[in-house]
Amino acid sequence: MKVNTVAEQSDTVLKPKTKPKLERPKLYKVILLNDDYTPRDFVIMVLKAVFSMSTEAGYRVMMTAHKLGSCVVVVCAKDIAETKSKEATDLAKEAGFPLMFTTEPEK
Ligand code: TYC
Repeated sequence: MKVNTVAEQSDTVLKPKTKPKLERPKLYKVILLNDDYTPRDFVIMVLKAVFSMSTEAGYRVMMTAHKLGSCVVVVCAKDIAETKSKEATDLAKEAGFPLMFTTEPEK
């Protein structure tokens, strides 16, 4: 049986320990826009149905958009933000209201 000598083992290649850098996925804001026609209660209903908000949270978000023109509803991954924004806007469209939700990248 052949026994390796120290000299024969010495050409082992040691890999440098490099940490693979995983990029954090970019986050997106879903933004509720004010308009003059959609009833307040309908806005709250959509926020509850699509974004699982309580009546109180929905009321606060709706009133913020009503007074300031817009309000951030949620911050999440791009695909979820776009899906929820479309779902919410489509619910309003089906009901004949101009209520709009948009998305934009955070920072
Ligand atoms: N401004 C609307 C009204 O007075 C209510 C409303 C609030 C509509 C917030 C949209 O994002 C909105 N009936």
